[in-house]
Amino acid sequence: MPPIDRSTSADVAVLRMARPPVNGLDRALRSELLGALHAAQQDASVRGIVLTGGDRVFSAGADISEFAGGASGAAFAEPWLGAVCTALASSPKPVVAAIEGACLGGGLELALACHGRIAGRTARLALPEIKLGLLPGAGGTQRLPRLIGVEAAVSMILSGDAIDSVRADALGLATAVAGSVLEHATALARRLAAHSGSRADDGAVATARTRELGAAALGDAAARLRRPSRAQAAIIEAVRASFERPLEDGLACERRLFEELLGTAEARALQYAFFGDRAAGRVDALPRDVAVRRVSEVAVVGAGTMGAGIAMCVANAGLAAVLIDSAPEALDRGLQRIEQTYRTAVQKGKLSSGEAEARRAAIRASGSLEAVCTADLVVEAVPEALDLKRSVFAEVDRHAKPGAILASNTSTLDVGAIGAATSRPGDVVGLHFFSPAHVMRLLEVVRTERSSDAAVATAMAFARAIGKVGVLARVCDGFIGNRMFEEYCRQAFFLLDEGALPAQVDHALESWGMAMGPFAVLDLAGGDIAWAIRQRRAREQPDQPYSRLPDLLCELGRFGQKTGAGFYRYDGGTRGRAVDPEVDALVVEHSRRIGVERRTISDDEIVSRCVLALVNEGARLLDERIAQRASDIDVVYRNGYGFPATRGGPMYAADEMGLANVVAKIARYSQGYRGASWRLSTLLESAARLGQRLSAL
Ligand code: T1G
Repeated sequence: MPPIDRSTSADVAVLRMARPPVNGLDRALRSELLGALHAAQQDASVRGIVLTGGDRVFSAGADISEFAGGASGAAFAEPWLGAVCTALASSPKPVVAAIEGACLGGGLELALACHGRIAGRTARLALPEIKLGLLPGAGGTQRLPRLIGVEAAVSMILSGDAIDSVRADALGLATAVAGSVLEHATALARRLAAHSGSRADDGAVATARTRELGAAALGDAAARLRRPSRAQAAIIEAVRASFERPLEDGLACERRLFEELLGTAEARALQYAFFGDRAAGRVDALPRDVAVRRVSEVAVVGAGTMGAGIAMCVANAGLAAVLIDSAPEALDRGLQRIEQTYRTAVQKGKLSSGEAEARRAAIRASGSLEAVCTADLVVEAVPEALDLKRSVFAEVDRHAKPGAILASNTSTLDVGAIGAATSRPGDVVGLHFFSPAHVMRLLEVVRTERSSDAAVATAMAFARAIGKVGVLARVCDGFIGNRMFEEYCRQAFFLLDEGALPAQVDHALESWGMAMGPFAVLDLAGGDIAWAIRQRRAREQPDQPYSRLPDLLCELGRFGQKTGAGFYRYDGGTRGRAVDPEVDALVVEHSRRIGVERRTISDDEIVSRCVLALVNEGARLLDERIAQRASDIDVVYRNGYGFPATRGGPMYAADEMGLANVVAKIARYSQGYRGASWRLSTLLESAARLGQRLSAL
């Protein structure tokens, strides 16, 4: 099918973008669109033109893969998108956009350059360029403020979030219709043609009042940006030009800023992240015709925090859930937790009361494991003890229907050993949710040596169905995320032994971009959980050096937020953390007791030691084929551990640091305090030697 499907409705030409999968505005589509527009303009029988796309996607905007070449790349190959928009806006015959589905970025900029916009019930309109470290580069920062006002426009561009047709209508961005967008758009094109001479781009210069309102709105928007990123600052500058300068000048300013941003490290990292999040859903080893089983009912065994969260994930996706717990009080607590979460969501305006009620109604409860008998998928979320999980799986196996997938939410245990307790190990996988399960996007899908292709494919499809980023991992202790996090924390504790304090370590890493420092994370997760894992590890790996410091805190009952004190002290209300002099004194005393002379440690060393611990362990995981690809590891860290997306992920960040530098630093650290903990990855070493990019492996 040609990229532009042209048809006519009497005296109106309909140009339908038809470039799978998302009408990405690559050079071919831009060229075809411009050609079709010119042909319609030359056609004397045509009085008006309608531009439309598919039912699910109008257009996903510029083809992000064209950005790799920067300002001299395919993104600016003629006709570049800005030129196509200008051709639409200056068309002597009116052009009306008929929008259903996603209308994003350059796709919305095409629509903005039209003389009118009709948006249907499924339309979602956004300028999400900020999420790629960019700004709208084909007229969005100039035409949107002229259409809906500076305040609404700058808010929409800075957030990058989508609005529906009702909101678009209220803003004056489009006309919302319930019926056929094509019919309404065709009628509008005819009406506009009857009033020939109307132009989309009124080159009029803004009035003094408009300039005054615009400046005030921009000032407010800028004041809300604590430390503006380059893209945010560029958006403020470009939108300011929309009311301070003529359109042509504003468009030129926008293009200059767009070209500058294309070349930034942040934009490149965010584009890497965009494609990485999508590549993670692909399982290379699966045959293309693998049978994905239907999942419409999910049984969740264990009504604790995780179980209740998982049940909400299921209900939020419109599937049926049954929450099972043999302890009535535990089941009640789980149901109350769900009730409270939905009530809070309604109070905050995130859900309507009707939506909350429908989701609550999708979750039924039971005290008996026999209730798994109708489920297509069973997710076990009982306490982290192998014997308990094995006995639960054996019981589930007796009641679950043939073909049901049996999944464990374990965060570290051997899913193969759990599956061996059943008669159907081929149907057993791990589904490692991250707390809070109904919020965190990451889901580690764990394949055992005996998991069938169908079970893996069904689990990955389920991850997509509930809106998670599913990443495949093979079995090892901690899978991908927690195994790397273990090495990250090991270095963080050693840094305390050697001279740092918890607040310095956390501040250094948070300043570098981590959402939370390691000690704040451990306090949030609960020190008792990590303590139990350390005790198991000490039995299983007695030769692996680690600091006793966290054990000392746990022996004092300081488990973190749940006990009001951990590495920090917490007051009940705000959950804000406060430095606790008792802990700092304990750290200093511990160094004395182990005979380590404390030294001043720089923030740079803190960041380097902790981040390179992630890099090294990630490379070891890759070498052991626990992770399919390096970009999957970065997907795990961006979506589950607060790693800054503007740095891509540990693997990508190592490339940006230079692998030779990374290897040299690790070699130096391995000669330092408790250096035996650094087992340099041979894959990392060879990639450095061969000049490869780690994130491309
Ligand atoms: N460019 C290139 N490829 C894209 C793409 C894009 N804009 N959008 C999607 N894809 C690919 C994606 O990689 C995947 O490929 C396939 O399409 C399906 O995507 C000048 C500068 C539209 C809501 O940020 O939000 O315009 O893995 O799995 O879940 O001002 O894709 O199959 O090989 O996400 O149905 C701004 C990004 C661009 C929108 C569909 N636009 N896309 O979601 O499918 S910058 C965006 C999306 C710009 C101008 C600026 C979503 C979607 P593969 P998918 P989906």
